[in-house]
Amino acid sequence: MTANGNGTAQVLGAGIEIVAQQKLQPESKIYERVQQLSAFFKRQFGADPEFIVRVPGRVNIIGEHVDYCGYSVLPMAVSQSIFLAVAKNPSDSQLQLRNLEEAKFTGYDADLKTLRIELPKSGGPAWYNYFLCGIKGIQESLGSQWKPIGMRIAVDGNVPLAAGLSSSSAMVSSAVLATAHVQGKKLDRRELASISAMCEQYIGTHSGGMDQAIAYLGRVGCAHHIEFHPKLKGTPVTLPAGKCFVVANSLAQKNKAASSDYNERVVECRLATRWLAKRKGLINWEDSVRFIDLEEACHMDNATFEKLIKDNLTQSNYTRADICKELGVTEQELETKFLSANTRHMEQFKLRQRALHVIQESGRVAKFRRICEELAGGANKEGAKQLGELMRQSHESLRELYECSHPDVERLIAISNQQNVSARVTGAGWGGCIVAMCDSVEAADEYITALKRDYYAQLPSHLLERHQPNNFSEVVFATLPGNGAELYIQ
Ligand code: NG1
Ligand code: MG
Repeated sequence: MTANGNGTAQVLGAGIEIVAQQKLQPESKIYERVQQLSAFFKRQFGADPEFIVRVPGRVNIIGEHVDYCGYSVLPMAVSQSIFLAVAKNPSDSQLQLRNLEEAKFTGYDADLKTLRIELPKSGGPAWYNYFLCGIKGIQESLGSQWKPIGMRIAVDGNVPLAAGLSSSSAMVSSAVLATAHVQGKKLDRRELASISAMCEQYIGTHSGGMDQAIAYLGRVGCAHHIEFHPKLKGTPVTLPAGKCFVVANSLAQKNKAASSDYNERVVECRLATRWLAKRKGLINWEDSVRFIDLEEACHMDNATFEKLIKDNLTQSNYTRADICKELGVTEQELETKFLSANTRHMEQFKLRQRALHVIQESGRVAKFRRICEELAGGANKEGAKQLGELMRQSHESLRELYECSHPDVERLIAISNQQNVSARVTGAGWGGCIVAMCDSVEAADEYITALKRDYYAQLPSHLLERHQPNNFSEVVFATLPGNGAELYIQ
């Protein structure tokens, strides 16, 4: 897209959508927040920012833990976002990074001539490491065209941290967008999404590309069906008229980068793919790491794939010895070739359960999209009920087969069930948020009231003190699909 005179966007040629420069309108909702951030920028650096970047968090409606296996997902961008106020520092190569929440997130300076991401051995990365990932992503993608141009940046984020709403990717993607703009690179949304997905791996998680894709491709009013194979593609999906989606944060935080749980699931999926590829007699079974590639190579549909898993992965648990025997590798080879730094310690592998979740969940995503399309076309009167059922099945599968729920999340789900509301854990899990689908705005109000009464009012006192004064509005809220990344000039 490109900006026309009044700041709205138009599509530029052969499907390439670029992030437009828009003029910031004083009457826009975000104006106040940008003013506050710009004032902070000026106090820090003694000048005004040159441009503003906004990148949203997301809520995934369905399709959990499938993106890194190549399967599609169905998220929407939320209004909670990361904002950056940015100015070039052309006279030198210094990066100066300041966070509006100074007490919590200490400022960080570095020389971009010698950019390095140093991760602590334990305890999870520092906030600015996510930012550095984004800079490094653009540096690598530009190769010899990269110039170490200094940047002064003030950051303000209100995406809840470690809650499954993708605060980390919003930060990485915002750094990618700001750096690309400073470097004078053309801002193609899909390319930026791919660079952002690739470079978030420098933080140490082997994530898929969902969060970064929706951060760029999100559009107000619709969710997106995001496909990764054979290439990144986003198709707007109209959610059923009248339905209202609610996000509720369990407040059990899960910093993925500080634990190995997420990477363990990725490793189990990759091992299960190799196991099945070998059984299918594929010569290149070792390189077969995503279920979707195996599905394609063997021309399988969802049902055939499920049968393959059930017939060939019959145990509920596999040991290292089982895997080595099946794949014909030594334990040392298993560690060096197939396990990664923070999964090298694994002793048990639940290949059957993980594979079944991924294949069944990918089927649910396809069904969910189809039903939304039928409903939008006026067909399938029972459709809305079926959507709710798919969300419930998704959650059950994440709890039972993928084992990524949390007791606090389960309490939220139990209250949702009592209220007759379909809900599921959203994002990586092990805590974080649930997403629920209510039949109307009024039903959503009632549901939120029930959650406040039965869950939030029962929180331990330190959490109550923090969230009660705002009537829990930051932790439980109805949400509408918002726009993806934006770049504003003052
Ligand atoms: P969250 O919930 O934002 O940590 C993670 C991954 C996604 C996806 C989901 C599970 C990152 C950056 N994001 O999201 O790619 O795999 O878990 O569906 O790791
Ligand atoms: Mg994340």
